[in-house]
Amino acid sequence: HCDGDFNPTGSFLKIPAIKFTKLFINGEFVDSISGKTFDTFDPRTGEVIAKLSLGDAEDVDLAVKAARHAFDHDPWPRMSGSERGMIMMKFADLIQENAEEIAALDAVNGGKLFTLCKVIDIAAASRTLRYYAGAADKIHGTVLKLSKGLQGYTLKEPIGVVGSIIPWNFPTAMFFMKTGPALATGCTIILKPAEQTPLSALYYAQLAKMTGVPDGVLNVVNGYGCTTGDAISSHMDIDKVTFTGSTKVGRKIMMAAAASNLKPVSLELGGKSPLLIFDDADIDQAADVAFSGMFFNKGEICVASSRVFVQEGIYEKLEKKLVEKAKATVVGDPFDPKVHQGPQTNKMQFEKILSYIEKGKTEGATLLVGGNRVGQKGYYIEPTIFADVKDNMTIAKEEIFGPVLCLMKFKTLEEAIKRANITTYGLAAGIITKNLNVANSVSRSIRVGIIWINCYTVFDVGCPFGGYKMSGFGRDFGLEALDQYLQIKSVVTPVLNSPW
Ligand code: TXE
Repeated sequence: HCDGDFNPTGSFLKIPAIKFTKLFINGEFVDSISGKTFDTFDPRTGEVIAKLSLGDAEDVDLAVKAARHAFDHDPWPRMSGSERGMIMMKFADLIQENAEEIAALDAVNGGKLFTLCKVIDIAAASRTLRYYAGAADKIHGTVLKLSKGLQGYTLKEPIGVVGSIIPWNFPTAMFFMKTGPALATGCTIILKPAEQTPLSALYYAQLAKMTGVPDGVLNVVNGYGCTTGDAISSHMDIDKVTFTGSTKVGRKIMMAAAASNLKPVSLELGGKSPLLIFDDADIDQAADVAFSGMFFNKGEICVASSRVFVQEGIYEKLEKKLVEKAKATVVGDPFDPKVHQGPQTNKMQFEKILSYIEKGKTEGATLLVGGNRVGQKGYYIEPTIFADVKDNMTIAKEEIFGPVLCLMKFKTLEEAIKRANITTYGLAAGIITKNLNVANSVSRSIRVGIIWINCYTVFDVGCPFGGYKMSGFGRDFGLEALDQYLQIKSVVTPVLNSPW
């Protein structure tokens, strides 16, 4: 599929063919109205790999017109759920058939491990589509029991034109996390990928067209956040915005939505997630869970177990294991199957992470391992572990979004719960213990949207996902996500001459 060299171990050494670079509006790849372009980069080298059409407010406008027309006049929202579901199933098949090529795009554009991207991100994308395809013909309202003389029922209707603004850490998973339920409910969509990782979204637009998703139903407009993104959140004819990204931008989106047409928004924002490891834990298992919980996807994951609280009885042993794991981690080219950790996605992120590491050192945390960039080219950073981290240190409070783990020691269950909750975020948490009662009572006490017991970063499309507190609101995944894209209409009628 790709024009890069293959080495004997099957990994790509060069950049895959980049077939789609324009905006995708009303079923066609088109240049932006301004004719402007922007560069997209390879984080392995920092070099430009392609120039893409740069969308702006006027392009968003065109896409909204197409999506509005498709919603108001075309069959998509009106066809039966099972017909929509069949198209989505085909879409899912096409994703699987092209998994190599798409994984190569996300690897070269986002620094993601090529093999893991294929078996995790791409596989999850098609599973997500299939899950919502199966739900498409099961969306229905309820019959209402009202006062005497009244008959009522609810209709669940698609909310309309949806704006989706997604980040760069999981370009594929995010695309389908938002698109799956929106398509199933019969909505039409304008999606803006992150400017750092625009490639796979365009590929998916092409697959949608090949599958039979009608023109105008799924539009992809690339561009910057403050222009294209803002044009989406403040558009008067978009009925809903769904966003995953930073808390700072989530707030801006909410304000733009309020200042325009009061469109509802759902926001999945950052996190500073605690993992609590109790004395009775199996040390090897705990070390595996804590390490992959933090360093999976080079720490660029909103649920990363960035605050690891360890009970004092096993603290020293666990610390040693984690340091050993960090030292054994191979950082390098994400196409090389021997590599465990690729480059950070972009320069800004790379610099931000290194500056947090400096802050950790100056604020008095103990740097156990890592702390440096790897090599002189590209955005590679060593897996980094700090010990003696205090709750009020910057590295314990702010989302670093990179391979930096903060280790903390605790004595009692009450102390662990209290400190786990000292954060403005509330996205995820983990507990490692053999004591069921501890696991259950901690689960009830931590204010987050998902808790993993004796595991971490376990996602399933069947499991609703979203935040408490400043990690946002609304739920992606699960049947609950469908509600984000539905309106409920009540229909009431008198029942004449009934004794009931
Ligand atoms: O995110 P932004 P950035 C966190 C993480 C990271 C930090 C900054 O801590 O270090 O955010 O990353 C679009 N109106 N997360 O700056 O800006 C933007 O174009 C509308 C957590 O890259 O939030 C992109 O498509 N849209 C996170 C998307 O928002 C705007 C994942 C996300 O980018 C906009 C990513 C605006 N004014 C970062 N400004 C998670 N929850 O998983 C930007 N955008």
